Amino acid sequence: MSYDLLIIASDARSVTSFNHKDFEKLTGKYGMSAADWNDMVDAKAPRWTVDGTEMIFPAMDHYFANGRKLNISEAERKAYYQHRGSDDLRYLNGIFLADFCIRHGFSVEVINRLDTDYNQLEEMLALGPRAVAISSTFIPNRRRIIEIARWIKDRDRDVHVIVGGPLVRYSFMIHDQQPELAEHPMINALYFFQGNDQEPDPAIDALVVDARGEQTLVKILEKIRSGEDYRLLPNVACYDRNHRLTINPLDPEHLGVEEWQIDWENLDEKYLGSTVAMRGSIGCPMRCKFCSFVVLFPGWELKSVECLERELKSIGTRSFIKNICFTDDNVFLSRKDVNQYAKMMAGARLPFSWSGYVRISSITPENIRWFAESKCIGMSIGIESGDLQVLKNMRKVQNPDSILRSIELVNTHGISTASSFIVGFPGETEDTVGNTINLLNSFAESGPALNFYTAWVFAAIPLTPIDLERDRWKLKGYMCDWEHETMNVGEAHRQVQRFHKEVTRGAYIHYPYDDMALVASPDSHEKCLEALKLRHGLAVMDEYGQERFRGLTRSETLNQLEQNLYGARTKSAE
Ligand code: B12
Ligand code: SF4
Repeated sequence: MSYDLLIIASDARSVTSFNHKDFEKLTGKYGMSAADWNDMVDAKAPRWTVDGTEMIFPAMDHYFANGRKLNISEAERKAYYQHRGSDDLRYLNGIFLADFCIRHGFSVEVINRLDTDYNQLEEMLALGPRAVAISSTFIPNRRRIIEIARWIKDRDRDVHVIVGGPLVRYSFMIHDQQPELAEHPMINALYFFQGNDQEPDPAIDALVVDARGEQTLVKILEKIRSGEDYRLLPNVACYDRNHRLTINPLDPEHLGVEEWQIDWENLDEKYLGSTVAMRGSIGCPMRCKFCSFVVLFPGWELKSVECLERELKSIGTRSFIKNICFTDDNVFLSRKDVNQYAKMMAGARLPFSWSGYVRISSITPENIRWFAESKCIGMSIGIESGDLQVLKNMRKVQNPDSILRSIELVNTHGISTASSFIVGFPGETEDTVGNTINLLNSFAESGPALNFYTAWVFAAIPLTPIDLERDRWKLKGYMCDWEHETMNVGEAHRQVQRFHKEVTRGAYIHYPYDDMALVASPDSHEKCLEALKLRHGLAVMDEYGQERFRGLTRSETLNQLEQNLYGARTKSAE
C-alpha cells in the first residue's frame, strides 16, 4: 500500500540540536559556555530530576513509595507522561494540513511528535509515502530539519521531501530583506538560504516560501501524482542542476480565516486526540517590539463569533475530545471581543474544557465569570516584565498593578495561569529584573488555581520592530549573541538564573507534563501549592548548589515534600 503524504508536525528535540560549541566561540566574551546555551535556547529552568527523570507527580509517587528510589523503565517513564494527558495534544499545523490535503483528494498520515515517534516514522515510511512534508512550525532550526530529511532519504531515496512553514518563510524574508546577515553564524545555523546553505542539500527536494503554503503543497502533490516536475511552481525554492539555489516567483496565497474550516466532524479520529489545538484568528494587531510573529503575518483576521461558535460545536460532536487549546495570541485580545466570545462560549455549554493565550488588559470582573462558566482551565499570558519602563520599551501596554489584580481575579475563578517573561530587552538592568521578580513574588496565592512561569532570554531577531531601532538602543548582534546600552546576553542569562533563585512564591517553574494535570487534580489547593513550592526549592538547590531555599535545607525540603504528599510515610533523613 502506498499513500500520498506523510506530515511531520513537530519535534521537541529541535531546539537542543544546535552545535552549541560553535556558539560558545561567539558568546564566550559574555561569559557563556556551551552548556549555558542549551539552557538558554530552550528556556530551560532548573527542574528537580532523579536519575535523569524530571520529577513530575507520578514520578514522585513512585520515588516516595519505593523508599526514595526511582527504578523505572523507559516504558514506565513514557506511561507517566502519557498518563498526564498533555502528551496527547494534537498540533494544529498537522491537523490543518492533513484536513486540507485530504479534502483535495490525497491520502495522508501525520506524525504529531517525532521525538516520541521515531518508530512510527520508520513504519510510515515502510508503507511508501510519495512525499513527506516537514513542517517547521515546531522545528525552528535548519540543521535539525536537514538531519530529519537525511534520515528519511537514507531509508527511502525516492520519496519527495518538502519543507514549509514559518521557519522557511522567515528564512526567505531575511534572505530577501537583510542579505548582509547571510554569514552571521547564528543566522546561518538557524535559517535556510543563508551562507552555508548555498551548498545544496540533496535530502530536501523543495522548500515552500509562502507564509501559508497549503495550496502550493497541494499543487506539488498533484504534480508528483502525475509524474510532472514541481520545481518550477511559484512559491517553491530548490536547487537547480548546477547546484544553485533558485527561488521561483512568489504568488502569495490568501485563504481567509473563515474560508477554510477544518472538517472536525468527519476528520478521522487518528488525526485527533483528547486535546486538540484550534484557532480563532490569524495574525495580531499589536506590535510588541520583540515579536517575530507579526513579521510573518502582518495582518489580522478574526473569526466572527458565529463562525467560532459553529466550529466549537462541531468539535463538540467528537466525544473523545476533552480539551482544546487556542493557538492564537489574540482571540481574547480587546475587551469588546472578549466579552462577546466568552459570553458565547459560556452560553454554548461546550462538552470540553479549554485554555488559550489571553491578554491581561482584556480580563474584567464581568467577563471572567463567562470564562469560568465556559470551562476555561488555563490562560497563557505574555507578561514579559514587571517593570513599567521595560514594558513601555517593549510597547506592551500593561502595568504591574493591573497584572496583579488580573492574576488574582483569574485564580479566584479557578483558572490557572502560565506566564512568560523576557529578560534582557533594551532598557533592562539588574533593578528592572528585580521589579519583575517582585511582581511574581506578589502574585496572590489564595487559589483555588495555580500559577506557573517561564523566563526567556531576549533574542535579537532580524526584522522585528526592535531590530529596526538598533541605533536608538545601541543594539549590536543577532539572536542570542547581543549587547545593548544596558545589558548583554551573558548578563541576561545570569539574571534568568537569579529569577529562578529569587522567585520563592506566587508562581512556579513550569513542568510541561504536570501543569494541566495539577490544575485538574482532586487534591486540595494547599497541598498542590505546597508541593510546587518544595519541588521548586529542590530544583534550585540541586541546580545552583544552594544550601537552603526558603530557610530549609535539601533534606528538610525532601522530608516536608514527602510529608505533604503522603503524611505518615515520612523518613527522617534522606
Ligand atoms: C501555539 C504555539 C506554541 C505552543 C504549541 C501548543 C499548542 N497549543 O499548539 C507551544 C507553547 C508548545 C509552542 C512551543 C514553541 N514554539 Co510556538 N507557537 C505557537 C503559535 C502561537 C501557533 C502555532 C500554530 O499552531 N499555528 C496554526 C497553524 C495552522 O499555522 P502554522 O503552523 O503557521 O502552519 C501554517 C503554515 O505555516 C503552513 N505550513 C506549516 N507547515 C508546513 C509545511 C509545509 C511543507 C508547507 C507547504 C506549509 C506548512 O501551513 C499551515 C496552514 O497555513 C505560533 C505563532 C502563530 N500564531 O502561528 C508560535 C510559533 C510557531 N512558535 C515558535 C517557537 C519559536 C516555538 C518554540 C521553539 C519556542 C521555544 N524556543 O521553545 C517552541 C517549539 C517547541 C517544539 N519544538 O515543539 C515560532 C516558530 C518560529 C519558527 N518555526 O521559525 C512561532 C511562529 C512564534 C513566533 N515567534 O514567530 N508554541
Ligand atoms: S507578542 Fe503576541 S501580542 Fe505582542 S505582537 Fe506578538 S503576537 Fe501580538
